[in-house]
Amino acid sequence: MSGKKSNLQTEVTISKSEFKASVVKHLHCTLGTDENKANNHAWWKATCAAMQEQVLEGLRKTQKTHYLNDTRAVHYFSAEFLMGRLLSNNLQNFGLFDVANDALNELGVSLSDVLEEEPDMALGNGGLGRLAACFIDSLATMDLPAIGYGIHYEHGLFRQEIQGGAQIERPDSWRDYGNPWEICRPESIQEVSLYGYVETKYGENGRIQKEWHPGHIVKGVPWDIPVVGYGGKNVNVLRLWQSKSSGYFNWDVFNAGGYVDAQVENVQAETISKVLYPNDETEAGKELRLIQQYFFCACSLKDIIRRYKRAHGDDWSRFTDQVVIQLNDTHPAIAIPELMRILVDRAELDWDSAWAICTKVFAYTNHTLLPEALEKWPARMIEKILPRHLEIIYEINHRFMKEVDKKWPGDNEVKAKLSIIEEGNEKMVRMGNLSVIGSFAVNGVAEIHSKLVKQNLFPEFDALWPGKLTNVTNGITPRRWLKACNPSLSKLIDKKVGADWPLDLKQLEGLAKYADNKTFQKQFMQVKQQNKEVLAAEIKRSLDLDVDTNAIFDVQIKRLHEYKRQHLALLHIMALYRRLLENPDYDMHPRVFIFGAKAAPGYKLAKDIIFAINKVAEKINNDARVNNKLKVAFLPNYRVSLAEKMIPAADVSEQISTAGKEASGTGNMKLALNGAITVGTLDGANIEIAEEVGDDNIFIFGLTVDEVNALKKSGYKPYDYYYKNAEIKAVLDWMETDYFTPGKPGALSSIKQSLLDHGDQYLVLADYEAYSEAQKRVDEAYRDKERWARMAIINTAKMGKFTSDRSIQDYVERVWKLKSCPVNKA
Ligand code: GL9
Repeated sequence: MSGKKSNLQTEVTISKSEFKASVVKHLHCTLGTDENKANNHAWWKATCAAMQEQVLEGLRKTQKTHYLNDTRAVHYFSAEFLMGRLLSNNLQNFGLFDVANDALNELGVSLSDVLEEEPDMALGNGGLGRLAACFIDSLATMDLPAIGYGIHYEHGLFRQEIQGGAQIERPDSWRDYGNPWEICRPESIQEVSLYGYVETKYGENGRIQKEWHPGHIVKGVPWDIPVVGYGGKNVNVLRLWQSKSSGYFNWDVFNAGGYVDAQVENVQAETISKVLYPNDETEAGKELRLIQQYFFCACSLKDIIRRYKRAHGDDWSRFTDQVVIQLNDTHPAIAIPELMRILVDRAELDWDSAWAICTKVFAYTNHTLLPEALEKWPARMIEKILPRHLEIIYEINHRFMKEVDKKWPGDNEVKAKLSIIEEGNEKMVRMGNLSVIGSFAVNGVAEIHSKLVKQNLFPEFDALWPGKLTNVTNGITPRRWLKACNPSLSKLIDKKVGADWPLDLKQLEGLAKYADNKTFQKQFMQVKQQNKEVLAAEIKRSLDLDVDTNAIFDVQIKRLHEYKRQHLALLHIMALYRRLLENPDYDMHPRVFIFGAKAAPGYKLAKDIIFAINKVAEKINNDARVNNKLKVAFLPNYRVSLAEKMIPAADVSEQISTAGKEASGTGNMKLALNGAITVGTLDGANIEIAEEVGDDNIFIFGLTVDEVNALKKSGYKPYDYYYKNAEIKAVLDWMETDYFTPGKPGALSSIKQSLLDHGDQYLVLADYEAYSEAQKRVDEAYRDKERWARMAIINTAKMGKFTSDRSIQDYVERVWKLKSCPVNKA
């Protein structure tokens, strides 16, 4: 069969010999070394530099086009962008992967080794940050005028080491030896004020004017990371702000006393962008975190306004035609009062005009319902750092409360609920409420999540402003998550449906008609087998563990969190172990359970679960009685580049959160796209995946959202399950012995305690039996090779909906009202 050519027209046509010459030139002239001396790191940098020549030319043309067309643009504000590596992605998107591969080959260098030299850009924690990265990939690919704004953290998410089974955090230094992609833009440095006090003045015609006398001013230095769209024609920018000392210190304020306390003096400007907070779905409540948020929002708004003014001067009337800002969670919500401050205090617009602008500019995405993730700041803290912003927040709230009173006259309960201010021992500012009130659109990230946002989180807001709350189901970029990470499968797909699927993922649907074709099944599963061998080699390298590639590769990769229930998987693994010990002939297909997960450094139980997985793994992997059937591999330092190796090799995808807790999930989409079958609860996007693939091609189990609520309401008693189910009891009791932790009985008992004495908040025991039964169905299905191949093919074929291009198209139509602006030739 002949491979079909893609319709993709790439902008850049550069020959192998030209690429080779460019790499060598950079080796000599940029790196000051030569072919004989260069190590892989130098080759990597030279290859990036060769690529960057193309990238920057694309960037220049794109920016010129946007400038000449004076386009409306979306500004994606996010405290996190989990970009991963860029070289392979940029090569793919330019259509130069094979050219580079051949060029380096001729130079005696292996491209895949060179790619491994690149440190991940891990400026994010997990799903939320990776979603931002997928979204800017889609925006660039779809020729949409867009810019990502975030923080140039010196240290991204910590590097995880496992010592004696336990997680150890090490600093991540992604740019220690220089990052070849980023461009510093000193011409666009911004200054940001902090601390100080507000002076009330009476201007002409008795108008009250407020003037903020800051105590500190810091500089924001922008670093631009080019974002290459697929095809290489459109190149957008991710602009990340680094904090620097401005050398400014306000002696007036200091001498006036009381305003600048000792701690303020100690806040070194450079610490603001020093490190990413490693908390996943928990609000940190730390002053530095609020400063980080304000810092990048203030820099970004100034940058946007500078660009707007260049085209429109002081005429604000077109601002809302040109600018839309998407708030990625509440982390950038402080941008709302900041824009009000600029409009009212600086541009001297009246409040109503300013508010009308504000509420046409911002849109807000909610990413979680977990109460511990909903950001609240002590009013006192805001007052200290941003005194004028607190006043503005109070004013926004005051006017909003009047609106609430019109709708629900005299209803103080509703008022207390909807108020931006939470009264109590300590007055708190609720950033979620501020975001909803200051935005024109609010969305959840999967159907069920958006429904719960309306029903449970913000029902009164939904009643007050019907239609404002909506859904945009998440998506993932198929360029990185299939084309680049799984080249063998991509080539096989090209042969069947043509090579345009990376731009139009619905075309994968064309694979469905081959789902029963024996030859195609074989080819599809052969690719899976090869990918499993590659991962097996990685497991060997990383853990010195041999795994059988005929075993089921059962993969659970995500942040470690109780609601994601890695410990449910662990209980089941222990149960399988026990069944095998009790009955050596216990009938099961060999299985390798593969984990990747980082725990927030302060999250004790999450770290205990990592420890437990590793201790159980150690025992099982060294137990010759069972280890031909059962192995457990916890791969350290889970990150984007490791995900790219694990996902193509997965047979089974574990998506087992307590129903109602996982807003969407995106790993579920990546795994299914690569032909893994989901074992999952009816939660987040699993529900929509099930709708797409059909009930026969997914293993759904467990309590639904309604059943979870009913069970909790009726008084959930985890001990009932412990006494009723002998396997649960045996496994939990096992944790208290020293079987897995020789000489240290009870080293795993915190997990048992959380499940029994602390009430099992996430209903692990309630779902155990259903999970264990679902795993039996998996085992049975896998043994039927044809059935499994069929299921895997259908999963890949039906993932069209989950391209981030579709998510972005939804945002464009429903929220941003943006037009694409293809880059002019020339
Ligand atoms: C999250 C949700 O928990 C996920 O279900 C969702 O897929 C992503 C993207 O919308 O957002 N919200 C959240 O705070 N995180 C998510 O992954 N956490 C991190 O990013 C660490």
